[in-house]
Amino acid sequence: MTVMESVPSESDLERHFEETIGRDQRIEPRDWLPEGYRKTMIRQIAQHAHSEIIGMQPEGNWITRAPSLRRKAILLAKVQDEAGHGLYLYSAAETLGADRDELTEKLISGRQKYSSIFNYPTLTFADVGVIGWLVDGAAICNQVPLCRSSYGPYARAMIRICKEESFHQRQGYELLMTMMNGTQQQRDMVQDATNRFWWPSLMMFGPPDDDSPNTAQSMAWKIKRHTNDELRQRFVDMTVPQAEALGVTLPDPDLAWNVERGHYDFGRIDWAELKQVISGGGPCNAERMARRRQAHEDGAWVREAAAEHARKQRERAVAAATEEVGA
Ligand code: BYC
Repeated sequence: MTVMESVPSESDLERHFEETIGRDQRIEPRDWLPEGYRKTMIRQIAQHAHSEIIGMQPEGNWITRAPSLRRKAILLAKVQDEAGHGLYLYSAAETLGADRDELTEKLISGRQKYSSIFNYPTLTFADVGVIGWLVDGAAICNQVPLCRSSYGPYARAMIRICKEESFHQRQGYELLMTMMNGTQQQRDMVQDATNRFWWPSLMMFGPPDDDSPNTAQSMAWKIKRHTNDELRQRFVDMTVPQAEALGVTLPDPDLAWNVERGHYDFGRIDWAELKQVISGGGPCNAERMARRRQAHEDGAWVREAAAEHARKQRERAVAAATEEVGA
């Protein structure tokens, strides 16, 4: 008897995909998925990976000038964690058929984005603390829901990343607490860093919902679980009491508890600034990209050596297999 295997039609596959999403189950690399979903996932994961890698620069800038060996060791470990996050994320993108070299090429040629926040300078060591507190704090707010994202490899990478980001946030806060208990000059440095990073941190969540072209589809596919404005509000609500405990003032005169909404109201964000930074016109865009390009060029010999090593290993394996068969 011959068993005829029926090949599922495109609409069967699409229905299966929609049902999997509908049941809140994960899409895995072996599963069929619509081209739009694949493209969106690659876009988001690649941007996220690039952000982690470019995000090493502003803090890395302070490794050689950390005020003590303890602070240097902490900062080194944090920056190294960010490299690790970038690598998990590039690996997650590879499961969707995106080649890591191609993604790097797209970053350094300016065809793919990275987070706006990393285009601001780090002027004092207090910036290291404020990045941990506000930037990692915003990242956690944005990324905890992504642990439930519909694409399995991304969601799983996010679990580990969030654990590490949460550790980073605490180290930033602890550094700031120490500085706030120090001299007036140190307190002023913390306030100044907070003033410079507060608004750019709010911009990390992306444009407002009514100007966010990707949110509706990404929510429908359960890639995103909350809108940009929902997460931004969550971040503000979470951060105001932390600023009070620290003794710094958030630079927004309109920040006030709204009893009816049960949330903090906050002032108008300068969306023109976000657009400018995203389109390459931020204070450090050119510097960050030049540094990344240089690092890529400097690493060419490592990639060549690794490829040559892999080629020799393959050759040896083939020779050994041929010998075994011949023997
Ligand atoms: N900066 O329709 P929208 C970190 C782009 S790393 C630059 O709302 P979406 C850390 C957006 O990509 C932090 N671009 O988009 C590392 C889109 O452009 P395209 C990175 C931005 O995707 C080291 C366009 O604007 N975190 O945590 O639905 C040290 C329209 O936006 C930004 C992630 O990447 C921005 N701020 O939502 C410390 C998290 N905002 O592609 C910390 C994962 C928007 O259409 N990503 N754009 O040309 C996400 O959750 C979402 O992609 C976003 C944007 C919420 C960022």
